[in-house]
Amino acid sequence: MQSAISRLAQPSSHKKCYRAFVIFSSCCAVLISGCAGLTKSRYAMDDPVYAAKYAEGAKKSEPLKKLKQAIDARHVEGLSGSYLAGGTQWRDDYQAAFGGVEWGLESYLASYASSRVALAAFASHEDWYAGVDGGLRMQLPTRLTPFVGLGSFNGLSTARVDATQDGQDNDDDGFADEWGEKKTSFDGWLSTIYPEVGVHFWPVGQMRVTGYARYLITSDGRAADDWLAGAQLAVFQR
Ligand SMILES: [Ca+2]
Ligand SMILES: [Ca+2]
Repeated sequence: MQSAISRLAQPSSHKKCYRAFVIFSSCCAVLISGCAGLTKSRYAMDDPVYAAKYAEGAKKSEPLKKLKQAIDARHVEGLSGSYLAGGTQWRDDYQAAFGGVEWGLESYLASYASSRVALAAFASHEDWYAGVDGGLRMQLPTRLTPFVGLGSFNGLSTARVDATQDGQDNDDDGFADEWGEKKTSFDGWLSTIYPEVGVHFWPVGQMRVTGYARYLITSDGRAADDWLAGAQLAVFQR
């Protein structure tokens, strides 16, 4: 009986195996084709300036020329486009993690310099800030490049302030004005200025992925200075 049942079950388990194999091989095919795209030496043919420059690709017998077309990103001069970034920030002052997004525009003034302006909003579980962010970045005109930048944020914010003397249990823990009790207070204007370091990579000619870290120096005093780490995807056009 058992073997009859297992025989009956066999076709369905074969089907499952087959389905799993199809899904696995499809994933492999997507990964392999993606990697092949990333290793194309003429990676930026979607951009007309790059495409014109390298219309005739280097021959296999010219490895240095091949290398040059594989890393050259001088075509980015004149590109501008929109971007979406997400980041996380740690506020040591009261041990809180912030998460947030930035949506903006970035333009290449030269192949080695870009400027950007964005709307940004960040929040922790009991605190937030939102406003306008902007900055300048300097990079190498190569497909993969480190960069340095300087930026500034200006907007509205709340802050966590001392609440040990207002006679209220601000954090609902059953004790009023206990040691270290804080409350969220709207504190109006927040300005930060920050140095920034990161890495840009161009998978194709008009799309860029970026990872960055910023040290935010705030108008709320040195205790409110924070590290912020983020990732950005930007799509450009001429
Ligand atoms: Ca309390
Ligand atoms: Ca209190």
